Amino acid sequence: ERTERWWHRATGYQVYPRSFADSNGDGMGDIPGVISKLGHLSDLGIGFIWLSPVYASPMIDNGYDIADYRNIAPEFGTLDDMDRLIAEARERGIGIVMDLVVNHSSSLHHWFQAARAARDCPEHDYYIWRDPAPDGGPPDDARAAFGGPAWTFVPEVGQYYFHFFSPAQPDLNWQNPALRAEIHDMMRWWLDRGIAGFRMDVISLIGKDVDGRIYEEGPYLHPFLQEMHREVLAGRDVLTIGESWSVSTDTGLLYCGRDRDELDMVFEFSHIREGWHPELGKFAPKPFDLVAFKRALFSWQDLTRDDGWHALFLSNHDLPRQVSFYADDRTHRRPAAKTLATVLHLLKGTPFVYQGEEIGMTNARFERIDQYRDLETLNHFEEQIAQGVSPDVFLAGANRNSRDHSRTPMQWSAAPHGGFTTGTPWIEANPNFAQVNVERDMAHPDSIFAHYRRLIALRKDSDLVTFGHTVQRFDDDPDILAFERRLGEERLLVIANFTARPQERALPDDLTGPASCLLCTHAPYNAIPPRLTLAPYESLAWTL
Ligand code: TEU
Ligand code: CA
Repeated sequence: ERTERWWHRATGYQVYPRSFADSNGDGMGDIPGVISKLGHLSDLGIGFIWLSPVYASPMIDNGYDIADYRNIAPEFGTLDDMDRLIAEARERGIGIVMDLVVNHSSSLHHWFQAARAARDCPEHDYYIWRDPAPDGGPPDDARAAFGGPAWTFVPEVGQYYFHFFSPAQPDLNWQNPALRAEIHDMMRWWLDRGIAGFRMDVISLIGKDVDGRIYEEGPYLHPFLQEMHREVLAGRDVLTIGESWSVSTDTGLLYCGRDRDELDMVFEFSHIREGWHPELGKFAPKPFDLVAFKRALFSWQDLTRDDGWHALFLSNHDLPRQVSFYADDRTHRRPAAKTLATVLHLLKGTPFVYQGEEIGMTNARFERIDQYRDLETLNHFEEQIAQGVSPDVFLAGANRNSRDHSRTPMQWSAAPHGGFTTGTPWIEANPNFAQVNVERDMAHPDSIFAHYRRLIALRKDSDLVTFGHTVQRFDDDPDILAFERRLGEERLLVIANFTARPQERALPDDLTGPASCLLCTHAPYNAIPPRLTLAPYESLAWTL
């Protein structure tokens, strides 16, 4: 049987520190800024924060390039600030889950500095080096995720190093046991400071076999995760979430199955990738296809019905704003934002809220490429323009799906830059901050924040919401998303209109009759009618 863990009933909240709250007017969010907003987070009722990287870093990839795993970037604060954040969050019952970025380090990490200077030092083998091909070129033609080749030559050692991401992010060589021991030691060091767990960046890459050109979910992945569990995690009541762009329902339980002793849950992206063009990728997003989206979402509900656990999310710092991507960020913004929340938070798993989602923040509409900051967006722009894509076409895609939409400053108030900073923000605030901000939403009778607060509270109190199993309804309906949760005799029904048009449906007998309305975006009903008409983006949740 299942042992209940604290994170089964908790909701996570992702803070992207650079864009959350700036305490000193330098235009960059920081740890004291996060501390100053703990009241907002405890009001919302969350159980833990996933804090994107705050470690020392040259910030080529906004901190996903770590130069010192045991120190804080000066722009974010100090180790003392970090300890204070851990302590003050704990007083409010909020854990801090740190980002663990150990597939690669920064090229400025002292390991890499030593590694690139000489072959005969222990650090050299902490990275992945190969000799040039006979013609002097790279060992193979692998491409890096942010553009360009995945191999970069270092004349001092006469070899190429492998980087799945940018050249500033050399991949660590997990096959070296001393490197693994360093990582384990560093993880224990953080856990001993009182953090509540780790979100593990691109964790399925660590088992790679570059010679076999197997990068994701390579042959060494699960042995390394089991070793990490033994060395670091066993016996500690902490939460681990692995990020994986390759995990499928075929491999999911290898990470989080009950008897695996690896991770607690994974962030998987099948429902997200559904919206990307199969060849042209994320900068040519497809129109939203609800049936495909539901198939992806519910396949993971089925997978984790009796074993494992799931991490539920629609947004993060790599993704666009959910209300803009999946629904409507204009006329129907409020009900649409609430409906997305209702659907996600009433599924089985641990839900994550990305900063600003709780007030329905939207994609910015950038007109020019120089308004973007993200290296992925900028590099792909260069590459695609060189291949003949027109700038307008690229920008239209980027306006829908660039990572920078989630990275514009958090909108706290109608003050300049949404109250994020008294200085000049590192990236422009979305100009709609006077309408969309925390102060204004909380004062609104139809507050999105209040809707999130109810959902988060419900999960803490209700066994049905936490542990009930999920049964999809209206599976093939292109406009409606519906599901039940069942636990013993108890049942919950969620039904949601994913379109900007009214939708009328006849409901099957087993769903109609007296019911109590748990949550709704429009008017409550105290019975489920045999014919139901849903307004644009209306959703309802009943207990039967
Ligand atoms: O992202 C993993 C990843 O594969 C990304 O390249 C993803 O495909 C892309 O962001 C989608 O637009 C993680 C982090 O979340 C991301 O912020 C980092 O840039 C990346 O790893 C490298 O650490
Ligand atoms: Ca600052």
